[in-house]
Amino acid sequence: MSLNATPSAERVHIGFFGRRNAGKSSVVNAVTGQELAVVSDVKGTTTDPVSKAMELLPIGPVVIIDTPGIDDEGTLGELRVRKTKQVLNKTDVAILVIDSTAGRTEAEEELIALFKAKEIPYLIVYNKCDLLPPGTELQMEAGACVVSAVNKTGIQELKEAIGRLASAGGPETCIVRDLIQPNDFVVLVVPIDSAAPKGRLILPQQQTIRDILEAGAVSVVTRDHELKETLERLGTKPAMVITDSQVFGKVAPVTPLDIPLTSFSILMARYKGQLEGAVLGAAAIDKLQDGDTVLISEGCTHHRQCDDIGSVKIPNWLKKHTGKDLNFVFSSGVEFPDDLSPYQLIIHCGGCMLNEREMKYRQKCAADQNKPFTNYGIAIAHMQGILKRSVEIFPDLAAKLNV
Ligand SMILES: Nc1nc2c(ncn2[C@@H]2O[C@H](COP(=O)(O)OP(=O)(O)O)[C@@H](O)[C@H]2O)c(=O)[nH]1
Ligand SMILES: [Mg+2]
Repeated sequence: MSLNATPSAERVHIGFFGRRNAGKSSVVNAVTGQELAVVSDVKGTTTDPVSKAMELLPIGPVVIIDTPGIDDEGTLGELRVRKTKQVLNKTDVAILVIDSTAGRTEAEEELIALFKAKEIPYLIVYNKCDLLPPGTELQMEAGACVVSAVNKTGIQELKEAIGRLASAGGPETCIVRDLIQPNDFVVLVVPIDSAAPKGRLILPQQQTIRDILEAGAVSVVTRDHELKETLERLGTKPAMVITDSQVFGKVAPVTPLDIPLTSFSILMARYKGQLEGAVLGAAAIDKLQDGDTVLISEGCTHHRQCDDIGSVKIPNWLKKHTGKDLNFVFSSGVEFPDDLSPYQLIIHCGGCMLNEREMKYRQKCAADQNKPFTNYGIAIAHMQGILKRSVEIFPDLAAKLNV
């Protein structure tokens, strides 16, 4: 990822679905103007979902995802279909590509049912219109597009239609700017220890600073060691202290009680629509019994910092906090188990590499199976006894913790 790039989790994820040979890869290439995906008349050429982040006018920063055919057969085929469904969990806008010489079948009905079940806005595209005999009247749903990936007809209209669907999303959410005023000081506590990445700040920290700038407020960024002196020398009471969860224990005692204190994890959980579930889910930590199994799930496969927290620190803290003999199972990347029945609790990373839709999907899987679901930072705050203080900035939620 280049320095100037929009993080993948913030991009509109546009997935292309359909049967094998409908022309999905050809349409992807025509829409992006790039040879993103291999086109072939051999069925099943696209074996894995292919993703690419790009700027796509008139839509903006997007991730384009080409998928294998949904009608794939055999064992390998089933695996591809499973991958296709995994892609749906992060898809913000779905494009169903249909070969207009073949029309709609069971496979298309199945995909449309999936889009509806997952509440994904979708668009139907009839491709290969160049092959239709002149004057053919297509049986089409309202709003569908007719294109030829080969002749590039209808591609501009298709891009505009995708743009309309992509921008029809929910209200814009923010990280912290709705909680502060212009010119407020906000103190951010960022520990620089061996687990911190070299030479940079992590994504939630960057995004929070950006959001504070957006509010016209001022970020004062300090390490935990300098926090006490920073607060003394600031000369004015900051509107808020936002800390890395791992140093809650040091930060809470030196932050006067009349200064609101919260963490990056809590703000990011709210940003991804997860806060309430994760805060209430953390209570399950205290109900764990000997022999229980905790699933620790990581959104990415390469974050050294998260890895250390997830695989080492959290298991140790949980054992110490509960005094129970616990088992741990770890998952990472796109893999998230369908069956959560072996687990008494799921603790997920903050999901900075996953988009909001994917995080909500995982939380919903847990809710559907009656499993408590929380995240790293919120679990840590709970174990350090300061979760209540750190959600006081959200009075409705704080009230629910009191009952
Ligand atoms: N005539 C015509 N052929 C197309 C069109 N789009 C794709 N094809 C052909 O259909 C075959 C399958 O295309 P591909 O993009 O690989 O389909 P996918 O399996 O859905 O990704 C290839 O031989 C393409 O050249 C189109 O608009 N018109
Ligand atoms: Mg393909």
